[in-house]
Order: sequence, then C-alpha cells, then structure tokens
Amino acid sequence: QHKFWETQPVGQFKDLDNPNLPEGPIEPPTPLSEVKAEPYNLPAPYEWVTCDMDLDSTCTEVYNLLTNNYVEDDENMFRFNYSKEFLQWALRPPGYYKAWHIGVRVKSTKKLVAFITGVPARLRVRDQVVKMAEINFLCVHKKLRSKRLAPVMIKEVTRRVHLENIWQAAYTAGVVLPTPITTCRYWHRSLNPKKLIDVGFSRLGARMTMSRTIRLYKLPETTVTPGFRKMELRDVPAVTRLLRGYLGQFAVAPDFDEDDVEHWLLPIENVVDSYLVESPETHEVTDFCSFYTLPSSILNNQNYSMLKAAYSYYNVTTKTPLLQLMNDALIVAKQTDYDVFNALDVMQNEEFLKELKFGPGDGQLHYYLYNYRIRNALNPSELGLVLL
Ligand code: NHW
Ligand code: EN5
Repeated sequence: QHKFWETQPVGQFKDLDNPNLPEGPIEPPTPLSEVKAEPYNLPAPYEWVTCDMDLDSTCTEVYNLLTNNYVEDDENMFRFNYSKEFLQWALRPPGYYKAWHIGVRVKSTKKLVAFITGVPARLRVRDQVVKMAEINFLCVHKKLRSKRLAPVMIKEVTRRVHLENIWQAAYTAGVVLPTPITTCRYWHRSLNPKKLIDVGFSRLGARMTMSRTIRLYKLPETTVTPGFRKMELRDVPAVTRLLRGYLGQFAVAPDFDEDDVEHWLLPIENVVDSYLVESPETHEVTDFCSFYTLPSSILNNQNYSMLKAAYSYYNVTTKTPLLQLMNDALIVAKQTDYDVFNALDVMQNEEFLKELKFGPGDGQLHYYLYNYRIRNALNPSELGLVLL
C-alpha cells in the first residue's frame, strides 16, 4: 500500500487503534557520526544541486518548475503559482539552511526537474517545544512522475536535516499518507464572483442570478474598526506578545519569537499582509489579522490566466469581535484586487466562515509530523499552525 512510508518513522495506519503508544519521538536521535555523509543515489541521468535562492537566475528556474508542475486541484483547472518574491520569503526565514533547498538537475543539460525544501522552525506540540524542519515545495516534473523519485528526495532532505541535529518535521499534503495529525477543509469567500464563475472556480447557485450573486458578496468600500491599520516594524514586539498569548491554547502551534514575527508577518507587497487594531485611546495593539498571497494559474480559459487568492494566515483578537476583524480583512483584500479569500477550518476560523459567506471547497489539507507521534488525531480547531 505505502512501500516507502511504511519504512519511515511516522504514525502508521495499523497503530491508529493502539492506545498504548506514547506521545513523542518515534525513534531517538542517532549520533551525528552515524548520519550518512554522502547524498543518496539518484538514477544515473540526474544530479543533486543546492539551490541558491539569493540568485535571481536560480529563483527563476525554481519558479518555472513549480509554475508548470506543482499542485493542481482534482479537476486540473488551477495550479498554484507561487511568485519568486514569495519563494524567497518562504525559504529564507531566520536561521535557514541553504543546503535544505534541494534541486535535481539533468546532468547533461542542467535542466531543473525536481525540488524539495525545508526551513527550520520551533513547533510546540502540547507542552513540548521541538526544533523541526517544515518541508514544502516537493515537486517532480510531470514527465518524471511515478519513477519513485519522491522517496529519494524525501530521504535526502531528511539526511540534510539530520546533519543539523534536527530529528522532527512538519508538512502538509492534499493526499492521504500515514498518518494525518488532523485533516482540514479549505473554505472560499468570493470577492469577485463574476470572474470566479467565468473561470469555473465557483458556480452560480440554484435560483441565483449573476446580479443577485454580485450583491450577495458585496462588501463596504472601507474598513469599519477604528484604529485598523497595516502592521509596521515598530509593532513587532506587541504583535509577538499577542500571537504568543493566542497560540498557547492550541495543541500544535509555532513558537514564534520577535525575529520570526518580523520575518513571517511584517507586510511584503504581494507576499504577506498584516493588519492590526491600535486602540485610538490607549494606543495598545489589541487585535491582529494576516493573509498571504498565492495566485493560481487558470489552466484553460480564454479570458483569464490568473486567479488572485489571499489565504488567511494568523489572526488574533482580544477586543474586536473576530467576525468584524475578518470582515475588515475581506474589505482590504477586495480593495487590493483579490478575487477570492481562502481559509482553513483551523484555530477559531469556524466562528466566522459561515457568517462571512465562505463556502466549503472541494480540497482538503492533511497535516503530518515526521518522527513524532500524537496519540489521537486532532480536531482542526486544535491546530494553531498554517504552512505556506
Ligand atoms: S504537498 C505538495 C506535493 N507536491 C505536489 O503535489 C506537486 C505535484 N506532484 C508532484 O510533483 C506539500 C509529484 O506527484 C510528487 C510525487 C513529487 C508529489 N508528500 O516519485 P513517486 C509538500 O511539499 C509518496 C509525501 O513515484 P510522484 C510536502 C507516495 O505516497 N509523500 O511519485 C512534502 C509514494 O510513497 P508510498 C508523497 O508522483 C512532504 C511515493 O511518494 C507525496 O512521481 C514530503 C511515490 O513516489 C507528498 N505530497 O512524485 C515528506 N506525494 O509509500 C516530508 C506522493 O505511498 C517528510 N508521495 O509508496 C519529512 C522529511 C524531513 C524529516 C526530518 C527529520
Ligand atoms: C501545501 N502547502 O484542491 C499545499 N484547492 O478547496 C499542498 N477548490 O481551490 C496541498 N475542482 O472548491 C494542496 N471552489 C491541496 C489543495 C490543492 C488545490 C485544491 C481547492 C480547495 C480549490 C475550488 C475550485 C474547484 C475547481 C474544481 C473550489 C468552490 C468555491 C465556492 C465559492 C462560493 C461558495 C462555495 C464554494
């Protein structure tokens, strides 16, 4: 069934009903001298490369590989189109390792045909803070699929993570693997319903006309919360305090310090956006919301080639009702020309999804840990982690 995953230190399906297995690492670290010093063997035509994401030329090659070969929806109508600026942001957080940005090239032509990455992160699982790698952007060129290249790439990134004395990882996937710590659903809030319907992202509801649909999703021109503004560098300490206080309640969540918050949440145009509420009276930062920008290529449409999507990231309230804060997030996303605002049913998101007219999507997102067992699957609302 899973010839590769059965050999890996991950929760296995056969153990799902076993209540005696302890929570925590599945296997202990080995001495670094026992970590394989040489890269795994690739089929003869290919070679490993470390991708220097500082180089615009390398970034362009990675961008092109992903733009043409990365994740699609189940009907192959849309494909994620991460921008170069986004990739540079996602892959160079505080303390990142260049060696974890791994490419596979054709030896003879140097063409980039596969990619996988890790970035370091501290994740808290219940009361334990664990150093981990977040693995993302696994991609094999469409013409090289089903040749068991992915397991070699996963073993190679694992080896390079081990060399940094890190023994756990977190990752997400749209496919079911052994075994999810939780399974989330994507929800979608139409901002530009006419375009979404024209490109087949959504459908006109039963007994609905286009003009009724446009009216249904209409939003105010301006935000309503007094003191709502974009986050700035000077806000990093206050946002870190807010976020740390908030994420403490979830079973699995990142352990962010100020450097992490500066990197992951300070606005970068067309990459990540953060807004907060500064009390007009006390100047205290009381609430915070954020989203990242991930367009999708529209694969077979005469009129449009790109869908501009915002993805809900981390949101925290202490004073403003969450519904009102997220409505303001929708308003600024609409102002900045996004077509759709997406969110997972993680954290407290269920509190606003239905009320703010998000509808359930046809995609799921499964969350996984490598070499760390969790005794029972979590409810999505117990998860405080969003991966890009
Ligand atoms: S999820 C997005 C993954 N990328 C895509 O879906 C892009 C389009 N698809 C492809 O490029 C976000 C290929 O289909 C890929 C598979 C490359 C996906 N995760 O080479 P084979 C991430 O990037 C298993 C894990 O023949 P292929 C997260 C599959 O179950 N495993 O397939 C990445 C089978 O194993 P099994 C996946 O279609 C997390 C084997 O691969 C997978 O040519 C990585 C088949 O290989 C997936 N998304 O290439 C794990 N998709 O046992 C990190 C398939 O079932 C683990 N497979 O026989 C932690 C590592 C670090 C540890 C540190 C201590
Ligand atoms: C980890 N970093 O399936 C990424 N997207 O619902 C890897 N559906 O956009 C894992 N099929 O439902 C990625 N429209 C896993 C997700 C892969 C991409 C994916 C889904 C998520 C998606 C759209 C389009 C479907 C097109 C046909 C969808 C319905 C929207 C509608 C709006 C109005 C209210 C009801 C819902």
